[in-house]
Amino acid sequence: MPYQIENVQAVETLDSRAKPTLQVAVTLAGGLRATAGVPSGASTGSREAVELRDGDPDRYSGQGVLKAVSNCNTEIRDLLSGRAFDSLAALDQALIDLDGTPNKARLGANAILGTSMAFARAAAIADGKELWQWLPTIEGQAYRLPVPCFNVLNGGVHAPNPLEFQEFMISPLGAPSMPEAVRAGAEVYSALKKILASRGYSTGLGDEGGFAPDLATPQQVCDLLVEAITTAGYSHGRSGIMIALDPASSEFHKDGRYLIGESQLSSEQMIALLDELVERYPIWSIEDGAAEDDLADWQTLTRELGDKVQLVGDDNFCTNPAIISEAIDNGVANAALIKVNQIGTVTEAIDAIRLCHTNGYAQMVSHRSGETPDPFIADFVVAMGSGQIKTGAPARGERIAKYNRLLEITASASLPYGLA
Ligand code: 2PG
Ligand code: MG
Repeated sequence: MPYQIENVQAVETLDSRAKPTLQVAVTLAGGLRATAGVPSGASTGSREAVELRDGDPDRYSGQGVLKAVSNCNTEIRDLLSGRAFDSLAALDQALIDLDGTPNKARLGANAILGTSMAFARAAAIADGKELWQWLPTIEGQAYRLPVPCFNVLNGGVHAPNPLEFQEFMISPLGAPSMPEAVRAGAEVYSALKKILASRGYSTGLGDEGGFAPDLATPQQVCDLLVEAITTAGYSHGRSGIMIALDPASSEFHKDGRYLIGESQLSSEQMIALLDELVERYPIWSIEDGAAEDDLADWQTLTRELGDKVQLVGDDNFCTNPAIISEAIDNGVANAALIKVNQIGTVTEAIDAIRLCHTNGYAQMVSHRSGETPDPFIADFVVAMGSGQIKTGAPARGERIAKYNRLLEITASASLPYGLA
């Protein structure tokens, strides 16, 4: 049935880093109203859709989003109110057309995405369905509860410690169910906290809820993770818990070198470091192991490590179907990170997933380091059947909201758990 929109109303709110973002409400004819919160990244890919910020130095150091809010409350509202849409795809296309730029720079990807998400949620409620049951699906990828990748130790631009690598995640690949996976994540997280405290390290948290101790090397962190997994009573490996990394290497790539501590690694040395880590630790997935603008590094990395480990493109892919399609042709990576705000509509993120699925690329649905309590991506990953999600540590409300929503979905439906 068509969904007739009555109103769109955005407000400037705060994200989990005290930076302004948007909450957008869509009201359907009859008064049904649903809201959505827009996430925001720190280690962003250069070709992401444009997050419109005010640039007014007198407010939030230029980070305000009043222009994007106003775009929702004027142009987008004027376009949508009184109009009916048959589908999310139709709504998203209308927003893309209204914006008229290739990267959503005019109205702002933040304004557009908030509207897209809130519409999906309102339409689901109107149909009496859960969001995951209402969203479009991917042919050949059935509903699935994803393996959660808990970012238990933060570095890079998400933490003030000396670690260049941004994310050290644990993935309960062998858990029998979603609740057991969440439990494993939480128990290892607690074990890690005790180990860190007992060795005199800080247990303060980074932006994604992982600990941010003054550790300097990825080897030190991986040693601690393996110890925490064992201490918590779990095995490491495919039948237990494994480690996933997001070095976010674009952030420490300068003039063709990867700057780690005192070392300036060449491309070959960086790939050798990742290879050594994979050989030595139970690592199953590495995201952004090469810099986003270095195609040759990505190709070498994929050739050399692509058979033993999942290689996820994030900063280089930007959830953009056109970019991913080119990357597939170029033999880059074997999986894609999927962040709805990198591309700016839910429909285009679904298109990116479909493209990956068709080409045998895995998909990991992801939060941003700046988040809201909106659990949208939990429903989204179940609907897509991607089988993988990363949404931070099992700590901090905006991260927990997603894991808790997955637990709620688990309790309401009998769905398989695990990688697709
Ligand atoms: C990443 C993300 C999410 P940010 O690099 O994958 O963890 O970080 O949102 O800062 O880009
Ligand atoms: Mg990343």
